[in-house]
Amino acid sequence: MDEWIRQAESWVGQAEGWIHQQPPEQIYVAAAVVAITILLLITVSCLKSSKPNTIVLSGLSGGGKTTLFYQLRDGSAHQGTVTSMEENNDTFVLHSEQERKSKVKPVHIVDVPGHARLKPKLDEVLPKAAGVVFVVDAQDFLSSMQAAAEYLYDILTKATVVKKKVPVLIFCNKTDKVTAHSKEFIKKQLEKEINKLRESRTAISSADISDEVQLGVPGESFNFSQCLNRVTVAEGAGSTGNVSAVEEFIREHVKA
Ligand SMILES: Nc1nc2c(ncn2[C@@H]2O[C@H](COP(=O)(O)OP(=O)(O)O)[C@@H](O)[C@H]2O)c(=O)[nH]1
Ligand SMILES: [Mg+2]
Repeated sequence: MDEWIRQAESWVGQAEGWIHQQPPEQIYVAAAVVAITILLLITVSCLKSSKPNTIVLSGLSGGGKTTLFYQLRDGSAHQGTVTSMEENNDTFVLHSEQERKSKVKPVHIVDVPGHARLKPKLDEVLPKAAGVVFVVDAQDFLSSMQAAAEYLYDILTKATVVKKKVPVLIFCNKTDKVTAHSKEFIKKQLEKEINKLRESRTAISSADISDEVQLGVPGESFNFSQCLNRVTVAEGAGSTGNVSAVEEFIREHVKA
């Protein structure tokens, strides 16, 4: 034991001698390099943790946003809840991931009520969004198609959504019903409706154009693949717990 200590002391002595032999500039440079490296590491870890973890549930009233919110959080639909005007806003570990042993990052989910007069709320949450789930009622689709397309058009032309390339998942809900339309049909119809909207809105005198960003490719009929941000379509049913497409979307954009 004593021998080891003596050996260690002699190494320390050697090292000290070596440091004294070096020109002081080199010592300063070495110290500066260490300091800069530490600063860089701190900055990188700060940037990482400030990545958005907010997922916005949007769509017309009655589409199933609130049901989906409860299903993601509690794994149950809370049958009997009435269509709410209030927003649900909570940060939690997805119910489907609560059993996992490894640590998972909680997700902040905001359910923005579909009522027209509450839409300014959307402008408030969109800049912080890591992704947007646009819930569509696949069963009662035809009667609400135009309104749904208008709402989606508003989201897809928001400057914050386009610039930050916020991904959008069009979730065709209520597919537990046999009369529900398929996601392919819904996608095609929404593209057609948005194409019409685009034409009619560009026809309005340029002075009162309110769209922040032009959508699609001029001269070509609109489809979602023309969007700079990724727009995908999936189907499921909030009330029966068939929400895996939404969970996958969340995990893809909010890293665990
Ligand atoms: N059949 C069926 N009904 C659903 C589904 N999801 C929601 N609903 C019903 O649709 C209605 C509106 O749902 P809600 O979550 O309040 O919609 P919100 O207005 O978008 O928040 C409620 O009566 C729900 O029970 C679903 O996946 N399948
Ligand atoms: Mg609701």
